[in-house]
Amino acid sequence: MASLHLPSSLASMAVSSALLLAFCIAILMMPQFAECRTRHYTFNIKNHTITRLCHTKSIVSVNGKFPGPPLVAREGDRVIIKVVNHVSSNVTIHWHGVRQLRSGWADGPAYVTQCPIQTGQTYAYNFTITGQRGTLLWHAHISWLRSTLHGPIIILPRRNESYPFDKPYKEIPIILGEWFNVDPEDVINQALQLGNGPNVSDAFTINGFPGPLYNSCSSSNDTFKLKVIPGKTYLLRIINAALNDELFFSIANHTLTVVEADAAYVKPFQTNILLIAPGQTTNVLLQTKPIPPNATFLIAASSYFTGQGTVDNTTTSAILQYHKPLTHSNVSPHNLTLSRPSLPPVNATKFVNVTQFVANFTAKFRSLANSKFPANFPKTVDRKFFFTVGLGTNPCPKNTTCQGPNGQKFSASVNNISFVLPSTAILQAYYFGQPKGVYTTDFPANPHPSFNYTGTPPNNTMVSNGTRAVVLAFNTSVEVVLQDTSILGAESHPLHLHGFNFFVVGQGFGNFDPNKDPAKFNLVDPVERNTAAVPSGGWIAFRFFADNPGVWFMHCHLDIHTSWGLRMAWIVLDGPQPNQKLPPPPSDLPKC
Ligand SMILES: *[C@@H]1O[C@H](CO)[C@@H](O)[C@H](O)[C@H]1NC(C)=O
Ligand SMILES: *[C@@H]1O[C@H](CO)[C@@H](O)[C@H](O)[C@H]1NC(C)=O
Ligand SMILES: *[C@@H]1O[C@H](CO)[C@@H](O)[C@H](O)[C@H]1NC(C)=O
Ligand SMILES: *[C@@H]1O[C@H](CO)[C@@H](O)[C@H](O)[C@H]1NC(C)=O
Ligand SMILES: *[C@@H]1O[C@H](CO)[C@@H](O)[C@H](O)[C@H]1NC(C)=O
Ligand SMILES: *[C@@H]1O[C@H](CO)[C@@H](O)[C@H](O)[C@H]1NC(C)=O
Ligand SMILES: *[C@@H]1O[C@H](CO)[C@@H](O)[C@H](O)[C@H]1NC(C)=O
Ligand SMILES: *[C@@H]1O[C@H](CO)[C@@H](O)[C@H](O)[C@H]1NC(C)=O
Ligand SMILES: *[C@@H]1O[C@H](CO)[C@@H](O)[C@H](O)[C@H]1NC(C)=O
Ligand SMILES: *[C@@H]1O[C@H](CO)[C@@H](O)[C@H](O)[C@H]1NC(C)=O
Ligand SMILES: *[C@@H]1O[C@H](CO)[C@@H](O)[C@H](O)[C@H]1NC(C)=O
Ligand SMILES: *[C@@H]1O[C@H](CO)[C@@H](O)[C@H](O)[C@H]1NC(C)=O
Ligand SMILES: [Cu+2]
Repeated sequence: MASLHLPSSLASMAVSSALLLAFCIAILMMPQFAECRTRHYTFNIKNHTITRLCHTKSIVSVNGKFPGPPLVAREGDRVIIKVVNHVSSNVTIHWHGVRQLRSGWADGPAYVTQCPIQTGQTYAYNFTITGQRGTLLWHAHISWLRSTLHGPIIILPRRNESYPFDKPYKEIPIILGEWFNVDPEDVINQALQLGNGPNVSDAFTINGFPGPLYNSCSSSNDTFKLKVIPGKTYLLRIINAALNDELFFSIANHTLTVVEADAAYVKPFQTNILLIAPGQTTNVLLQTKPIPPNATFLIAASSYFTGQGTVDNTTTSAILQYHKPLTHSNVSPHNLTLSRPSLPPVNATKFVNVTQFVANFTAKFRSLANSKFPANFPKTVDRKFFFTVGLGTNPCPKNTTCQGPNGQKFSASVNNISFVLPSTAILQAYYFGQPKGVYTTDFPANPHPSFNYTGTPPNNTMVSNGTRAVVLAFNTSVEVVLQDTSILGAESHPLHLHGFNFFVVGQGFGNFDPNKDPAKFNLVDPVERNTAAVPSGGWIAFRFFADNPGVWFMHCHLDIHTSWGLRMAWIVLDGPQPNQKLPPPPSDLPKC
């Protein structure tokens, strides 16, 4: 049993420095001070022994916690996180979804914005949270270390602002993860060497626990319990921190009201089943039943898989348990029945109506788009991009045997370019004007070779490899269409953009039609996100203003696809004003 309740008061949050904490509380208690401005954290990256599914092993974690500790701040706060690497692996941390306005040095993707923090080194990530409130996540951004190095980012509204919904009784992070009995670093290293699909995980987890539907030495020790009282509204901050799986999520006999996604409010809507991709976050309101029911309820999550290979087809679960005041009932917990939710089957995509469910569900996300929280998206577009995203192959190196398609190696690409990480950080090379040998600025504006994207795939599935970026002038208004391909199988790809939120103006199945589809774009209340799934065999269109100077990664948030090269970089140039320029790097920025 474990609980991870967030107190409604900020005061008991895990701010690392006791002195600073006292200072913050003192300030918070003085009404003339509206805010506590800087929050300091220390993240010690260490090995930590843990047992799940009867397997005891060493994992890399932050401050001995799995999932890691929450980073809590208010909108407008500066946050400084001192990350100290005590393990043998190189580490970086990404503050997923944080806009990082003019603080690209703190974004975190290894070899894109920084060199790794090496063993024994320390780096202080320093940024301000601007114009965002809700739930995000932090995670390692190097190799597959994020499987155990992740945790919630909780951004509370400014002190004088309230939620655009009734204040919840309690707020609880629900972190969905993916558990391997072996070391995930071995899994990805082996897959990259052999060129085949990686071994799948052994379980999914809810707040670090696989739950009672797995064979386990102690299902009660392996289960997260969400204890609630009747007649209250709980805010669940749901985070998908799994490596490679979009997940369905449901709570038996309870309807959820979605109120926020990726730290932006949405028009509330109700649903029994959520779909959440890795890198996405969704805040939902859970209304508990007015009378204590004589049952406990399973909270469950399982994979939504649209690809061709094998998948972890297991179901993780946790227990929603009502606390019953003794006067209300004499039923002991042992007498309680357990209600289960029904989730779509793992091979859901094979059923027309589940594909339809996913499309319908995705379309329900709309920006709040009111006067207080307007949707600031480009109404007109300066530059349009059409990118294919999908799988492909790289040749098997001489004298080795590969186990990928046709004896080659699996690869993945954007516009047929599989992005190669350089051996130094692109942002430094850019800032100091030394791109040579690090990156080029000739990312292709169109896919090559051209083919019928979702129709018959081309015979030649080889990709080309390179470190190529797109350069954008400051404040360009950008529209991007991401088109899935059927090369080696159509598949849903959750694309994540660093440094910006984008607005999803359209989505559809089949090939994007530049003549017909733009007429159907939602230019009223498009949802604002940092991660959105390109439907399997379909496309999405999104817009954003390039108002943040720096180098910004865009990649599939299924880690295996990122590892195979489904990633690219945008370079946004400085603007003319002093407050439109990227400041120089901090003095402790790690070196390669
Ligand atoms: C931590 O655990 C890993 C994997 O078990 C091991 O290789 C490493 O030596 C351990 N120690 C440190 C300091 O990283
Ligand atoms: C964080 O960044 C701000 C703004 O650049 C700077 O004034 C401050 O000194 C930095 N703090 C640390 C601890 O690096
Ligand atoms: C469950 O966890 C408790 C506390 O850590 C421990 O004492 C107990 O032995 C565990 N039970 C089993 C069956 O592993
Ligand atoms: C839960 O829902 C199921 C199916 O709709 C129903 O049969 C059952 O009675 C419900 N249980 C409770 C405790 O509400
Ligand atoms: C729980 O309540 C339902 C009716 O709401 C009843 O059918 C069932 O027998 C009760 N179960 C227990 C264990 O009391
Ligand atoms: C789940 O996958 C395993 C192989 O990974 C397979 O043996 C099993 O039949 C699958 N179960 C279901 C319900 O599809
Ligand atoms: C609850 O279960 C216990 C033992 O499992 C039994 O002794 C008791 O009578 C049950 N109570 C009710 C109200 O069913
Ligand atoms: C999907 O999986 C279910 C259960 O594993 C199986 O019974 C069914 O035949 C599968 N359907 C398809 C279309 O593969
Ligand atoms: C789902 O779609 C299938 C195929 O079109 C159809 O047979 C089935 O009745 C549908 N189920 C529901 C619940 O709509
Ligand atoms: C999807 O939405 C359409 C139109 O609103 C509706 O007719 C259909 O039943 C929905 N399908 C599913 C599976 O929810
Ligand atoms: C491949 O193997 C052959 C014969 O064993 C050897 O002569 C050649 O040098 C090897 N090539 C490479 C690239 O390792
Ligand atoms: C860690 O990063 C440095 C700098 O990029 C690199 O030289 C070194 O090989 C890396 N070490 C490991 C174990 O990957
Ligand atoms: Cu992908």
